[in-house]
Amino acid sequence: PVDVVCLGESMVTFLPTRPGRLADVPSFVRGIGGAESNLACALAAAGHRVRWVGRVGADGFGDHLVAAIAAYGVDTAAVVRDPDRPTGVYFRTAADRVSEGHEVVYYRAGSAASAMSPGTVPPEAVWSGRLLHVSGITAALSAGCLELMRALTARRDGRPPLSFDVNHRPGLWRGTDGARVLLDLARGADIVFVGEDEAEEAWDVRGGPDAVRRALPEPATLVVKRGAEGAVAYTRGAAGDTVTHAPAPVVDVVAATGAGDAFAAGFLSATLRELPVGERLRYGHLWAAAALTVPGDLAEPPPAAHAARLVGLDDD
Ligand code: KDG
Repeated sequence: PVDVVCLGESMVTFLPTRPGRLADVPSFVRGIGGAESNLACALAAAGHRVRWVGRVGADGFGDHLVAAIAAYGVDTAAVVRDPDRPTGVYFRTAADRVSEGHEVVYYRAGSAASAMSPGTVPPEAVWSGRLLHVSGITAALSAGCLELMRALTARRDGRPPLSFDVNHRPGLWRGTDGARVLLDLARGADIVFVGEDEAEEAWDVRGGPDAVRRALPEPATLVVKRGAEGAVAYTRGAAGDTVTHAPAPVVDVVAATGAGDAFAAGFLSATLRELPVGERLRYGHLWAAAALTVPGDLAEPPPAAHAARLVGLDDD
């Protein structure tokens, strides 16, 4: 039995060895990225049973990704190797995603993962966990991937709950109204993660987390992330929404990439353990802090006992 299935494209990531424009960086260090496998790795490192469903090329980068993700303890048996299409790769600058000088260059058009579709991804692999986690990135990869995302977020009577991280990546949505697509997909999920800045950028929602909830009332759980300001969760009950706020810890940010994935992983980990909503948010912040303070896209979350102490669950 699997706790969480994560579906999405993973890529070999090239991290710059120094700050500055990509044009000026002379060398890069290999890492791994991909929002959904970042989340899978974080959950597996914390002891959850996790399966990653994806597609990579039958090439060296594909070998490395599968081995590196499996080394975190993630079940990669459902990963398909595509003999004809390459594994995606991407390069980025060291600077924060929201900063002016941030550059991300993807080499993933026509990648193995972009060949995912309802016909190439078996439903039994996808729905084999207590929870399925996907993100809006997949919807931008190809028409087949979008179709797959539409199928996964459509009515799902009897299926496990669906967790969806909006992950608006404007650079991937050339010409298509990605923002609109992401809102439609988010409406079909049970747990949704979105940044307040992301909601403003994509959907022009201004007025704080409550305005985001008004724009997205359908998910039973909506988490609005506010960066250093903390996060707010809206959880629907019989008497309407409960609104829970949690401040973020103060950290020295090294690189923000991957922090959202770690936040979602921490929140889902605490959800699987049926902790109260406030603790779910605190685990989210704590795991995000681990990712914020490393240069790569993913970090190991703190050991369980240490984490429990940090969020105040363990009083001795
Ligand atoms: O959230 C981090 C991801 O953005 C990164 O690992 C790469 O999946 C990725 C993407 O498509 O940007």
